[in-house]
Amino acid sequence: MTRPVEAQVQRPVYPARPIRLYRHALSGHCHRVELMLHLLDLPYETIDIDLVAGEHKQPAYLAINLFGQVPAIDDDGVVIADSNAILTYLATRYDASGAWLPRDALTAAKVQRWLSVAAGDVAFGPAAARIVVLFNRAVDPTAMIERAKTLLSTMETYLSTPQAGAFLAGDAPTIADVACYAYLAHAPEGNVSLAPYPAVRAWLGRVAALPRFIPMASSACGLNAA
Ligand SMILES: N[C@@H](CCC(=O)N[C@@H](CS)C(=O)NCC(=O)O)C(=O)O
Repeated sequence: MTRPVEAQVQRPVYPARPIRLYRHALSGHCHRVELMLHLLDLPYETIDIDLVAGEHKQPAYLAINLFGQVPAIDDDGVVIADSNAILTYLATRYDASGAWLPRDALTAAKVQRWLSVAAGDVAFGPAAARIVVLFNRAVDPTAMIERAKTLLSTMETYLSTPQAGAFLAGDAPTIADVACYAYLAHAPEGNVSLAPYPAVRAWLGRVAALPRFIPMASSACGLNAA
């Protein structure tokens, strides 16, 4: 039996209650999720996990994320960990327009490619270099800084090509931009300058200009030290 036309229309869904976000305020991985919640105008509440005190390795948090990392979310009993997995979930479940995670094969592949960059070069380059400075870790950050510079240089070339759109996966913003934004915008805190990369800075500016954008808190360290 054919369903009535109204019943076939996909209606936007909305969380029954605020989504719980387990996070650390200085984590760019967590910022990805909080930014997405804001961009989609979804109700949420934050639960700060004390990474310095090791709260993320205690049984109570390991029951939420066996990997012992933030972020994780609890959406009315649906628990999801990993920032990029959460972005995929939020866009698929709550963005009825499909704009943040387009379904056409090519754009979906482009988005996935940048999610891989966010989980790879971004995490082990600028994010790792920043952690060394931020938490005063006794680790040589040289390789991390070099990886960040190589990534930024590649992105500069990509974003400067005439075929590149205003955003990473094309002309419109997607979860790819959300995933890559925070650690690149805050790279100077890990002693990685953005000065040589004008196209990257212009892209960061376009992301920061999106309606409902929220920044991650700045830290006065690295090149940003007072
Ligand atoms: N693949 C994870 C990585 C998350 C991650 O590295 N989180 C850091 C904070 S920025 C963390 O919880 N570190 C603690 C640890 O790994 O022990 C994601 O994308 O969510």
